[in-house]
This record gives sequence, structure tokens and C-alpha cells, in this order.
Amino acid sequence: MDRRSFLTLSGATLMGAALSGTAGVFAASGKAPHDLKIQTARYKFLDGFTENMVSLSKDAPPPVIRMRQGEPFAANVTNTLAEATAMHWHGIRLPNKMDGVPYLTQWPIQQGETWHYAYTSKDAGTYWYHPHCMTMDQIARGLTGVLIVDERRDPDFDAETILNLRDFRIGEDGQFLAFSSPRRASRAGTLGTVMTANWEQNPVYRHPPGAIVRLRVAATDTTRIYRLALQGGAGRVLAADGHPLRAPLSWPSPERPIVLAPGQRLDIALLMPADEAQDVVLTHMAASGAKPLATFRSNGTPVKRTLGDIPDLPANEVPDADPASAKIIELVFGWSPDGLKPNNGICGTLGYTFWSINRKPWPGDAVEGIRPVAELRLGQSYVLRMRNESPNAHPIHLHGLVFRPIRSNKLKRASNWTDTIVLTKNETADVLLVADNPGDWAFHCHVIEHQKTGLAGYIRVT
Ligand SMILES: [Cu+2]
Repeated sequence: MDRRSFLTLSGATLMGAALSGTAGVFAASGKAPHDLKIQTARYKFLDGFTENMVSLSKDAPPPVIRMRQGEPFAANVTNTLAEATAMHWHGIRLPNKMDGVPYLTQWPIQQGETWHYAYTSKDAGTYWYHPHCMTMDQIARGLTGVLIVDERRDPDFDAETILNLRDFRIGEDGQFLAFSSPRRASRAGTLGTVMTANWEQNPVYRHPPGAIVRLRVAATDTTRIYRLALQGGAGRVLAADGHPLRAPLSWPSPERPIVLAPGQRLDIALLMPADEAQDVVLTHMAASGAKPLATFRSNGTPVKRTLGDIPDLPANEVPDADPASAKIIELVFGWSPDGLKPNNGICGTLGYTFWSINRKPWPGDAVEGIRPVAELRLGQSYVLRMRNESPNAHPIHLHGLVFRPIRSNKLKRASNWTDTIVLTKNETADVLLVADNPGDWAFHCHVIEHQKTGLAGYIRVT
């Protein structure tokens, strides 16, 4: 691989985060950078250890990373794996060169190399981080963590539980099964075999009776689209995909679960039962029945709170678009033309394409001359008219910008800011945004098998 040959790939500037000796990047940051070392790990899900996992330590899930709204954050990401990687900070509206997308915003981080990331999040909320190179393998093997941007002033909750929801695809011997197959990649994707929250099966978290708990839930699985319900508690949904709600969402009940697709997050205020030893259970409402994901048990000295004590979260400062002047851009998600083989770059390929945006499958990483699927003018308002012409659901994720749905031919959607919208079968949804962040922004399905078999592209803002 000749790195220099990719210099012409896009208009993105590949400066600012060089491979070594970039102390200057941290000049604006008063704090020491986090040292994140991507490494192989092992963990006990079943009887024995599952080997060949990927995390940031040798025997634990990737940690929750916290930063404060409006304050600089920096991380040194070191790759100790024998394959390339790159780190993406999902949902954060950051400078393009910090976005962690190989060939679009940076070089892949090769074995033994360190990449420096530094940015300041203007938004508070619940986000997550994951690799954007060798994505199928490294996410399936464990490398997904929750990223929290705390509000400038801490809201008044009694407690907090952070849940990283995901599956692992392991066999009875505790070792990984194949993460993908062509048959499933061309349909809904390959599901895992063990459902976890924070790498545990139905962990129990204890909170005082009557306490108001902030639940932060992130769906970081490669494939599973959760239908979440809380059984036995009361409360209010506060935020979706990092952003406090503009339009209310109903309480996630077994009758009306909330869909949470790969990449999406929810912040929920849960009022614990007033009595001791009562359980509230977060469940996935699968077609085959309710699957418990995590349990919240009232335990300890009671806190006598009511629903009226739930604090409101301050809105993030997202510029609202002007629907009257918004230009419409049409995007179609569907099958790919036959016979196209993706380029086998160092960031991984499944070897075939099934999916496309506007009939063009992503031709593989490190291909020169790939055009953006849309070119937006900085500061201009747009409607992205997104049409899913397939029978499968696609959580479509846009980096660097947020948008809100304003119309759908199938669903009544709350018009909340998001970075990931789940398009259902044959749905056409209009979303509104202001192109307020310059750069080349990755735009793809977050079912990783769909992303890696063609359902990917990028949107250019200049
Ligand atoms: Cu998809």
C-alpha cells in the first residue's frame, strides 16, 4: 500500500493529526490526553474465556470515556493489533479531521502507531466510540464503548447507570463464530448469540427506593435493532441520540417499545419503586418474547422523589434549518448492481457488494476518486429525502452533522435531533439539517454487514 497515492482521494485535509510528534495538537488542551491502547483481550461470558477479543485493556470492556461540554478532550489511540484501525467518535459534531474515518479524514492506524485526537464537544449527551477500519471484526470482537459529554452544570439526578448494549457471536465452546455470511449480509444481517449489557448477561444494578436514576443506553451491536421496554418502573425519556428531546417520546413499555438501532442512544429518567427489593427490568421485545437485558433493584435508604422531581436537560445549541429555503437532495438505499467486487484495502472487506446508495455501492476503502453522494454548501439548509427501496431496515448514520425527521410516508416520527435514523421497509423519510460543519462526512448504514457490502458513502460540506 502506498499511502501517498491516497492523497488525491478527497478534498479533506489530512493534516493536524500526524503519525508521531504532534505535541502541538494538545496546545489548546489543558489536560493530559487519555491513553487508549487497542489490544487483544479475553473475557468470561460462558464457562470458559472467550479469546481473541478486542478492547482497551486485556480483560475488561472498553471503559466509559467522559468529557465536559465545552472543554477540550484529547486521546492518544495506540494500535497494538496486527491489523489496521482508526477511532470514530459517534455523534460528536467535531472538526472533520478528528472524525476517525480512514482515507476520508486520516490514514489507518497501523500496528505500533499512535494517532492523536483532540476536540471540544459543544453538545452534551450520550455518545459512543468504535473503530471505523476493520469495523466488522473489531466491533464484533468487542471494541465499542460509551462516550459521555457531561452538561456544563450537572443536572440533579440521584444516580446513574450506563448501559452498553450489544451481542457477542460465540458458540457453545465460548469462542467466536463467523461474524457474517453472504446470505445474511444481503438480508437483515447476522445476529449475535449472547445478549449483553456492559458485557454481562442481565446484570443487576441497585439504587435507593424512590431515587431518580439517569439511564444512559447505547446500542453498539453490529446488527441488532432493539425494541426496548422498561417493565415495572415509571419515568420519562429525556434525550435521544445525545440530544434532549424537542418532541416527547412515550415511555418504553412492552406494548410500545422504543426502537434503538445500532448507533442509537437513549437517556431515560427512571423513578425507582418506592419499596425495597422491587425490580425494574429493561427488556428487548423480540418476536420470540421479552429478553431481559438489565435489572434495576430498589435497595437501600429510601429517597422520596416523585415524577415531578425529574430535571429537564438543557437543550444543545443546534442551529435549526430553514424549511422554506431548504434544497431537496434525494438519496435511495437499496440493492447494488450485480458483479461489483469491492477493493480489498487494509481496512477490511467482506469480498462482495449487496447494497448501494443511489445505485452505487461503496467501492471499498482506499479507492481513488470516489465522489460524494451529495455536495452541500456551508450554512445552507437541506432536506435529505431518504428512500429505502429494500425490505430490510437500515439505521442510516451521518457523521459530523445532526438532522431531524420532518416527514415520512410510513411512520409518525417525533422530530428530534439525531445522527442515525432507522429507515423501515420501503419508507421514504425527509430529514432537515443545516450544513454547518465543513468536511467530508461519512454516511452509511450502521448494520455493519450492510455498510461493509456497499451501503456507504460520504457527504461533502464546503
Ligand atoms: Cu442497512
